[in-house]
Amino acid sequence: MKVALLGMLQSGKSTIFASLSGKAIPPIGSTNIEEAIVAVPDERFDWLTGCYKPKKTTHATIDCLDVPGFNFSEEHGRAAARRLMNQIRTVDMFVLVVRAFENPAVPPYRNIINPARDLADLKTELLLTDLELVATRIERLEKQIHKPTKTQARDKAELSLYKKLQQTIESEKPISSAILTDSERDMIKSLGFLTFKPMAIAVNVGENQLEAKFDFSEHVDTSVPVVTICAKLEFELSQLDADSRAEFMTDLGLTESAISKFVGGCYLAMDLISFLTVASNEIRAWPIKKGTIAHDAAAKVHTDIKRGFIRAETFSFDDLKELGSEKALKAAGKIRLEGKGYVVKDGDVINFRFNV
Ligand SMILES: Nc1nc2c(ncn2[C@@H]2O[C@H](COP(=O)(O)OP(=O)(O)O)[C@@H](O)[C@H]2O)c(=O)[nH]1
Ligand SMILES: [Mg+2]
Repeated sequence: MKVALLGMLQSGKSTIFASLSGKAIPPIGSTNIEEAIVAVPDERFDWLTGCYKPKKTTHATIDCLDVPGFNFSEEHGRAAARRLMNQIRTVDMFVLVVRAFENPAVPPYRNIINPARDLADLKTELLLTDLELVATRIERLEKQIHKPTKTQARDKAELSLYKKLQQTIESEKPISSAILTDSERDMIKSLGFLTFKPMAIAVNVGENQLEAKFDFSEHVDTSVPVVTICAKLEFELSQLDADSRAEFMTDLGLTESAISKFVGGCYLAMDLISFLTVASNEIRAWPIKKGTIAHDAAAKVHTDIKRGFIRAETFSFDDLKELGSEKALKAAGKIRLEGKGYVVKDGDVINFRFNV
């Protein structure tokens, strides 16, 4: 999964990126998109490692992009932002970073710290970028449909879809709200519309705002996950060894790391859960969309396993933790043999039986 961090200049994207990735903070004013692979923390791993003593553990990962900050207050900045937005059409989702922290050394965007306004501005710009693309498609298709080509029927259907999308954007709604069927989805998916992508919001708060709550329901759907992160603090924490970090977090009253909040927001936005495979050689987490059936989950591990699928031997991590061992699970009848159509749950530990 590829995630891009988007936000106004100096909202703290690079500081968040560095605390997630363990890399140095990309310099202020950099015009490059930086990339890092972030391991998805999984608290189940510690316990499973103790239980199975595997040779290796493989975390799920998120490919994270730090995109230079936007400045829509002047022409040059708008052009730069538009170029960047067109470069990130292939990512799976966005995390919009908005600034709430006070810092006299860092001038606020448009002179006032206002996370809701920044979010509204970002949303508008994403919509405008999509509108340009929609308008270009409409212009092309309007010429095209008069030609008696093989694709004429399809072109007409596309044109009417793009006209609907144009209206959607003009009423300030994201494209995702207007795509209702699989065939509509298929028609537009290769274009990478920005407002068709899932998103989460990360509010970058100051050290004195760790408990603050934010309501963005005026600007985005209430299903959009919102996490609060103090980027500066998290970066300092990321520089410590695990023991000192735990100690400092307790002192500060922080119960969850920035990575875990960030990943939680991304998984929620993307509708992802994970199942686990355990063996003496490897423990591994596999992200899948909620609702995935066992037959498709098998293909994540290997296409051969899907092809030769017999049964998914399944138990839940919570049951294992409660009862202590697979042997105890077996005695309690907690190991199930599930068929292809079984809907996999978060925390299922699966051993696929297959035959090729
Ligand atoms: N006080 C405070 N300063 C921050 C925080 N996050 C970022 N900054 C400062 O804000 C400036 C911009 O941060 P940066 O991560 O480069 O922002 P970007 O432009 O969005 O990548 C830097 O000087 C940071 O040290 C924060 O949570 N608290
Ligand atoms: Mg930056």
